[in-house]
Amino acid sequence: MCNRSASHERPHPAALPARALALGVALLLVLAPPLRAQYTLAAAAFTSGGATSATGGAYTLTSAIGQPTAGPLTGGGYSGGAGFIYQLGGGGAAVMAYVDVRAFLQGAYTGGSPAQRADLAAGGHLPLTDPYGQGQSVAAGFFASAPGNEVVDWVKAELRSGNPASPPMTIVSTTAGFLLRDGSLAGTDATTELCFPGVDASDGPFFLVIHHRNHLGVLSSVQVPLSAAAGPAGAPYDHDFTTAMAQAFGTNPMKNLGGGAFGLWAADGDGDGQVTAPDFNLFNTATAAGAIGYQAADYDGDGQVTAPDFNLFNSNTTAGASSQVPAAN
Ligand SMILES: [Ca+2]
Ligand SMILES: [Ca+2]
Repeated sequence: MCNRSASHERPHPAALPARALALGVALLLVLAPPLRAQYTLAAAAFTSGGATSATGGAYTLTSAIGQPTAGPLTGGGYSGGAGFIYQLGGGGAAVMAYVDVRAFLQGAYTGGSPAQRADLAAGGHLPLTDPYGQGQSVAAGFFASAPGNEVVDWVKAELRSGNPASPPMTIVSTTAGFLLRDGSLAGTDATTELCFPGVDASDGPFFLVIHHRNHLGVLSSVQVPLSAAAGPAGAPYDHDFTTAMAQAFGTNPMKNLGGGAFGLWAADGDGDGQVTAPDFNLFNTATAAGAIGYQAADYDGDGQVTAPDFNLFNSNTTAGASSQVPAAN
């Protein structure tokens, strides 16, 4: 499942002058980088009330002023004009791209079967809305039973174009979803593949980045193919970060978990891409307060901030762990 997040919707004042709307359309047509050759639309004025559309190549740009719903346009740093909502896709259908990915978090990894703990779900600590501002959410009680009880934590994922060796790369699309106990990444139904709203699968492949709120992010070492249709999250994977260090870009981009498994480095509580003193300070403050729940310094994801979290920090700062994800625009 793929929520069409609020981040893809635009505010729509009840009525804006047609001239301003036309200007907005003209601007978006100029500013939006073409993702496909046929992605060219003539400028069109969208008047208040009702709906109109402009068609270019395989796409239709539809505006419905004052309508409460909107599909996303597509990724690539798109910026539209104010005052109208738009949808891009053949026949008005919103485009989606799905990717089947596997990754482990060092902190949550137990090596058991399934491989990661889901203590945050079991303890009722996971927030109903993603912590990355992506506008993804689930209903109250979702994590209390299957499939929600298989969720380890929320993750953020990016599709990127460009060359990792020559940053900055370009962020094509960002979304949030779930990491499941077996390492699969899923959408907010905790069942189907991770979904990027507004991305046409045929525009891929793209590089893929996985971020976690207190682990170091990883970038796929190769471009990952996209699917236009949703499949179940799980093997066979389009990209599996867990099977080798070389599945992620950079030098020591992951922690060797032993037994042929690799995972995102833990203990970046402040999310600066390094495991250093501020991450210890977060631990120190939280453990002194006896903090429980959804804590930045709960590096092993058991719902408490205690000695095992310090141990993760200590070993990883000693190892000099740092994010290998290149800069991006
Ligand atoms: Ca840090
Ligand atoms: Ca902990």
